[in-house]
Amino acid sequence: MIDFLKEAAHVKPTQNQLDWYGLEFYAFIHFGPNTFTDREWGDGTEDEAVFNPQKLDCDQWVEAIKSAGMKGMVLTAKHHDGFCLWPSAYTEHSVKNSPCKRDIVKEAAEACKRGGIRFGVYLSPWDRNSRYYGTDAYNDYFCNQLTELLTGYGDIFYVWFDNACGEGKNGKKQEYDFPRYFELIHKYQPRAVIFNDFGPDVRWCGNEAGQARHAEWAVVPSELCHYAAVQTGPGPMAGEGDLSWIYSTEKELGTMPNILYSRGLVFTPSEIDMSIRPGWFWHRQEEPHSLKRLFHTYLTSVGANACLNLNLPPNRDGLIDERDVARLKELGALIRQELGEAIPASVHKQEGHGRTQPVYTITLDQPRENINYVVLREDIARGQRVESFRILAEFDSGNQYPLYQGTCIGNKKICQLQDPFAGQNPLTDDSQPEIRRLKVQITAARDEVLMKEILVY
Ligand code: FUL
Repeated sequence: MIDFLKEAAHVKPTQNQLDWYGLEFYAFIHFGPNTFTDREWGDGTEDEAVFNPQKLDCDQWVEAIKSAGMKGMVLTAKHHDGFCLWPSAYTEHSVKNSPCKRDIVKEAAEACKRGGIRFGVYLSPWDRNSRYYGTDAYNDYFCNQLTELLTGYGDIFYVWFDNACGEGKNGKKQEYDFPRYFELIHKYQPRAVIFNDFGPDVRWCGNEAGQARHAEWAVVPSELCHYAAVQTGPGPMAGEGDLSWIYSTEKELGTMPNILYSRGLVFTPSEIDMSIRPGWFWHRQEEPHSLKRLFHTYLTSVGANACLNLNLPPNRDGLIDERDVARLKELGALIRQELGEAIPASVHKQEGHGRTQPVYTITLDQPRENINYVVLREDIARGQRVESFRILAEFDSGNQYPLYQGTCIGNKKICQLQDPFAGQNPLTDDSQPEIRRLKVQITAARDEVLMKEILVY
């Protein structure tokens, strides 16, 4: 059992996954005929003539993205309706037969480059327009389109495969040849990470509402992400159990009771994907979510060992709606206000011995009445190890006070101690003693704890 936990602690990310973690927060862009027909899922029979953005400006998208502190864009090059935002040589159902006639993938890629952010593509395997869908020829068709995207638009940081698999034009279902798609990406864009419900590089968090798990492990049973590389042998209970039921929507994925039954472990962290509005595509009557909700999602995704992919739907002009632009600016400003500049402090590690775990003491340069956040980061390149921790405040008198209890840490854990939307904390008055030190006590870990950074805000 102990050996297996040690093995689990040494399951490691690839360099591509580490680079992806570094981006933290990036934007989805859902744009296509649905924008003009007021639908979420087009059926592929839409006339190309409906796609007619008159003021399309991808630099405006990039500006809005950057104002919230996002570092990349993932464009729906083709959604389920099969309409291509680039003039693909393999179909007539694309921008080339619309009044717009512009290569939107190219314009978006170039705007990202100008703006200094990364560019990625969403390509829907489910294609309700293609006459090949449901036949072997469809995988060739899909690979041809993927190749166009991988070879014609510069560096791609991310390829996002939607796992939805419905019926196509001819009422047939398609068997997707994912291993073949992955091979193309490895060949033409070896630095790109691949998103798919079942791995290999990044997995789905299990909902589209921005709700992260409390413990979001990057090391999960291979039954869940069977396209990722298995890095351990089977768990000690594997013979007795069967985890084939496990899906991204399960509450517990990487926790001990599950991994002990697994047939081996993979490193596949989770992405939280949600839209800034209720729909993925733009609908006039919809409003952006509140600043409070978006900030909360940021804390529980970027700040819970995942990345956040926040969708911004351009409107019929081809611009990000002014209401969303304003919300993004507010969000960027709030993130900078709350987590922009760390409080000067020094960290000292007291090693654990035998069965005890290490304690990190953070001594503030100046005592303070309030601490709003503690940000913890494991050296994730060497594996994910911490299972639980707690944070205590220590006053000048030496008295201690519990502040926070947490489970896993991973790449980044933002522990929120004060809510900026809650108003004045009743405890904050002149009689409040000042905090001199914080203690981060690791209470359980799978192997030696390797923290990379502890910051206080
Ligand atoms: C889902 C799709 O069906 C939605 O339309 C959207 O693209 C979302 C990101 O993924 O599977």
